[in-house]
Amino acid sequence: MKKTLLSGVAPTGNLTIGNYIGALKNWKEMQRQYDCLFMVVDMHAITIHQDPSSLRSRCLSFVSQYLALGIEPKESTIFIQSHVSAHAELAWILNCFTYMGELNRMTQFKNKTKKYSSNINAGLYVYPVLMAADILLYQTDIVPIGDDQRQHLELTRDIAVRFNNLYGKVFQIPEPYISKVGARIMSLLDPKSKMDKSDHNFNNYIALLDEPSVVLKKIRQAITDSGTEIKVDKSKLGISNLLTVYSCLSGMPIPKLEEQFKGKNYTAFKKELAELIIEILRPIQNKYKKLMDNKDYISTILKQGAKKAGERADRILKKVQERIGFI
Ligand code: ATP
Ligand code: LTN
Repeated sequence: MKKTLLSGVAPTGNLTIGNYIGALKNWKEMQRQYDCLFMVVDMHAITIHQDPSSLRSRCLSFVSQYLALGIEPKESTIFIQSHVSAHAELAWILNCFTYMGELNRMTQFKNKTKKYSSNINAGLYVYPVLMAADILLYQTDIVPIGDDQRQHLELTRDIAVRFNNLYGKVFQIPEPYISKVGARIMSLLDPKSKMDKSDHNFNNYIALLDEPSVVLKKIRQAITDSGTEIKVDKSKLGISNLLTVYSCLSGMPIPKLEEQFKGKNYTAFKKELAELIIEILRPIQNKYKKLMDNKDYISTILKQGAKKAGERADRILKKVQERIGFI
């Protein structure tokens, strides 16, 4: 029996090389080894105000990008979170087993309330509980995520353990899978902050769908530090970040790259990095364009995914409902 792997991305902004390196690349690499479920988490997306028609097209676009990246519908279950109603139902129950003190400590909530100060809604506050429901509904063993989601996964584990202690073992306790290198790719113009797919300044990130000329321009503009050495160094955040991107995309360890670029200048390094990114993105973009021309195929995959996921999720939800005394 294969172990179960589950992960998801919210359909906001544009998928970036940060999402790719931190999460999506691992999905592809792990999908043969695990029984995988991959979601587009539209219910999480609406914790920030979304324009309905953009949300619709982004959901389709993200699914097509998953497929273009090599997620195989024959091997993995691909679905939209809101198509499986058990997510909302379990989230409500888990809300009643989560303390406000725990939610108050969530750094993503604190950051988002600063960024979206005019819309601090209750959904944003209980966002991590919905994420816990996503994970616990499928007896998930492993959750590939970037570093920023580590705290949410710890909360998921705490909620699961608490519930199991009260009602007997219902939930599998999930483990995070966070890469050692590349779990936190930084913004191109502000390498102190995380590269964020909803960043209003497009120049802070490379989107998976960026044209080659745009990639070249954004990498050329990326902040590099004073000095000339191409080397990872705590005081040189910009070049360290670009080297990390290079290493994750090429599979070459950072010390090897430092050796390879010894004596070369930032301009030469950036040119090679941009070319590497363009070459990686080219086949993904070609496949994406073909998929977007075949919306019927995408909706068939989503229907099948929702059915498969829904049946699995309902089994666990029923067990939870029975244990807590719902008749
Ligand atoms: P948003 O601000 O729209 O929520 P985001 O860029 O933080 O966007 P998420 O949907 O929160 O993206 O993240 C999707 C997955 O990508 C998560 O597993 C997350 O940890 C990972 N991830 C996001 N940004 C990065 C990054 N800069 N480096 C590495 N991994 C990342
Ligand atoms: N909160 C996550 C997205 C997400 C997720 C999940 C990731 C929602 N549900 C379940 C892994 C497993 C984020 O990346 N912002």
